[in-house]
Amino acid sequence: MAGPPHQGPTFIPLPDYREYPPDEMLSRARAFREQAERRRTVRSFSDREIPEGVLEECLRAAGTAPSGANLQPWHFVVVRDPARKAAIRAAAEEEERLFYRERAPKEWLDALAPLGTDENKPFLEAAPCLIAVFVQRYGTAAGGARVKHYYAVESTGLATGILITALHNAGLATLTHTPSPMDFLNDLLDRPESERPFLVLVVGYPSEDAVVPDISRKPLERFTTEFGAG
Ligand code: IYR
Repeated sequence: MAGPPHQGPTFIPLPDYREYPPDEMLSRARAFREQAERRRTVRSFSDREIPEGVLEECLRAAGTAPSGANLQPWHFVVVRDPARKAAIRAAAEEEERLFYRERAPKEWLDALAPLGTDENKPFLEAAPCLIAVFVQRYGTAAGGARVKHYYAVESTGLATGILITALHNAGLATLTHTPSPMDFLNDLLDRPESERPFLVLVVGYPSEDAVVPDISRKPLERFTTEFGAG
């Protein structure tokens, strides 16, 4: 049976590409790298409010991520309401208690030991904002038919990476939190069955006494290989 006629692509000139001279390219790359290196995952947040408009700009940046067939299969729920944050904390801590006491194999707990994490998640209430990220496993067309999404998890990961980078660039700290399982987020945040929670991003200013684990990043040689010319 023939499907609906496919609309062909429309092309426009590349709207806003900027080329930089090589020395400027290198200084921009270095400046960005230095900035990226200053990011640390923080687990202790101040209750200071995030300045008006900042989150929205960072979310718009996240929405520029490349995605499978450009279907943009992500949804971000911004939670500032104290009652809803408290409900998320209570549900997350219940799952985490089971995780740390029963579900997690010793190998996993050993891997987490250097981070000093445990079942208590006070940051879920202390921070001014939580952003729950959902993957849309499939979309819904105007008539209600299911629209298949491609690489939905990968695409949402890319969008989330841009969001974290944008928030860091704006001077905000983040924590990527993944209570496991986290399907309680659908109920608490009124998201449909077609969406699966991806992670909770805790966002705010770090508390004045914030400390981070003394851990390091792999040097370039340990996470890259190269096939050079000739
Ligand atoms: N979800 C738990 C455990 C945890 C798992 C990983 I992988 C981490 O990098 C950090 C924590 C928690 O949030 O404590």
